[in-house]
Amino acid sequence: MEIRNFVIISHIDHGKSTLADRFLEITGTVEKGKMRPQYLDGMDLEREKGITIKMTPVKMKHNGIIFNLIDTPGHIDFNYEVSRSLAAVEGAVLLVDATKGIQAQTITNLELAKKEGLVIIPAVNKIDSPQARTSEVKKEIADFLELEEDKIMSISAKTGENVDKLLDRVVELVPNPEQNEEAPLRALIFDSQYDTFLGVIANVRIIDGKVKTGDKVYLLNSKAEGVVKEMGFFNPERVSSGELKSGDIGYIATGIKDAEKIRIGDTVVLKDSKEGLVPLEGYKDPEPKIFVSMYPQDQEDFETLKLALSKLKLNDSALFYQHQNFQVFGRGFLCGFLGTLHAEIINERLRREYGLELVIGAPQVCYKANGSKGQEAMIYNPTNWSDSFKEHFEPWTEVKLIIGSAYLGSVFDLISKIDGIHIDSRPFGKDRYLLVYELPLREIIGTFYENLLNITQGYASMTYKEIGYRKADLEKLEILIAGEPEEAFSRILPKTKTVAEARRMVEKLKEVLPPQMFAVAIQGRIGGKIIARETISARRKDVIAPLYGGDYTRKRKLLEKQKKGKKELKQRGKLNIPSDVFLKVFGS
Ligand SMILES: Nc1nc2c(ncn2[C@@H]2O[C@H](COP(=O)(O)OP(=O)(O)OP(=O)(O)O)[C@@H](O)[C@H]2O)c(=O)[nH]1
Ligand SMILES: [Mg+2]
Repeated sequence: MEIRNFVIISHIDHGKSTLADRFLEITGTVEKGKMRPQYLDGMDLEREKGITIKMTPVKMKHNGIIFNLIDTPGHIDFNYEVSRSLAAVEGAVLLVDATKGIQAQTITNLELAKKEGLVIIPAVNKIDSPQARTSEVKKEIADFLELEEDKIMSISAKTGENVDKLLDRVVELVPNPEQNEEAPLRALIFDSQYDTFLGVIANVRIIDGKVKTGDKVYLLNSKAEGVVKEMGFFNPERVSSGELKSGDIGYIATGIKDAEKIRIGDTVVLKDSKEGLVPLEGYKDPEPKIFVSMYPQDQEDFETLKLALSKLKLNDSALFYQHQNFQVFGRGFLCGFLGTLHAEIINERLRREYGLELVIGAPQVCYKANGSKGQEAMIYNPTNWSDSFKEHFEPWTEVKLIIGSAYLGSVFDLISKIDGIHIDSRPFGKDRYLLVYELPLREIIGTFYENLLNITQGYASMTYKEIGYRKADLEKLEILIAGEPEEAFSRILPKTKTVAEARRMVEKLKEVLPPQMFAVAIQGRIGGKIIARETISARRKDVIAPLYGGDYTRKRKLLEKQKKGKKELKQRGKLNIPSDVFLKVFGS
């Protein structure tokens, strides 16, 4: 049977998952009654936030052809998902929103797909919208891709207009993959997941040969061995089948117990025919861009946190974690993420799926410094800081911005405030500009994007890549709560920023900390000197308010409990800080 393996890529929100819905309908993959918008966004968090976080593969059949589609996320923090999915397919549908035009992630994802040598099928989406500028956007794409406008399809993923024709185009242009079933098995692991019954599952693209239940398998890089317990396809739920063969996309329950042994990008082969086989080209390990310390509020949860992180990592290979012990918090982890949204999602998953309440340090880039003896020190978080460091360095990025030309002036202003270096600016399309700057990574993970959206009324998009370390002049800001340094709030910052940031943080903390039962001072300190202060005044919590009409003994009990709690907290001189406070303080 002929096969077409393809992905849908685009900037965030341009309609990939909605287009996937129409494909699922046309091919009858999901029953009518079960259909719901963005069907492939199966995770609760995806549905709540209305964004795709994980790539999702699905197998469809139509007119005698098998389609393996992978829906990808558009947000830059999840870009690693896109790059992995590309290696499993031969074609990419590139969507551009007719109301927005080409955006920064359109360019990044297109470059990735081109590098992978995929057939690219461009389509303008949302042509049903009253704000659609279909012909203008078509022209933009044609210029960018250097092709004729009539090669660009116009569709509506919402109404389904022309979606069947797009599928025809996939059949016509994406090649049927080479199906060499007789060769020894080689399968590329592009994702993995954990299942309570099946254990560690590898999502694979079978390049050569075939595999069936009971086969002894071997991973060429990690050298792990296992016996295939089950295998099958994505529908999009897993459906077991007896065999997978060259050209297919599916899953293999490898029977390998140790989660660490299943690495994304590894090659699965049959144990008996592994001699002489060369591993498939894997993936470059993603480099975490921001680092955050995570500690269980209750130290007894440490083992749960450890297990939870190892399981999440199976499904999110960009997650990095390393065990760390700190005097202040006890046992926890230094975690690395691809951006603040990524950090937020993992924190949220740990809370929901594993019931973990965490203390979370400030998201920080990895600074470097030369110690007193000239040795290089990596500063992943403020506890790595020493006043004896001689020289400091920080990571820089190349940033691409797409903005409406009306906002050029305000964007120049914004960037001059954060020491950006102008590299290039180019008009394109109608009244739009592509700007290229060099900026410190710390600005990108901070409030830069939010500020950019504010001054452009949302008419801006951004993408970036790291370009190496440059000299910096840094110091450590500490935050004291009730006179005690709360290390989770400490930050390393350029000297020019510390005073303003200290003020911002104490004000924000005053705003977001829940009312306390006694007056609490919040202070910012640099090198032993207090430079900012706020006070939260005491507020008695009205514990009996919800109990009007309740019986007297219960009221008494609550009041007693409140008295006791007050005493205990005062003795510890500590506040109970809900974990979302940490993200609120560092967010904006
Ligand atoms: N009017 C109109 N709205 C659309 C169309 N396609 C998608 N949308 C809307 O655009 C929004 C984003 O759609 P999604 O399908 O979630 O976009 P996405 O590209 O999958 O988003 P990410 O996966 O987060 O990058 C939703 O509100 C959709 O209803 C379309 O053809 N017309
Ligand atoms: Mg989506």
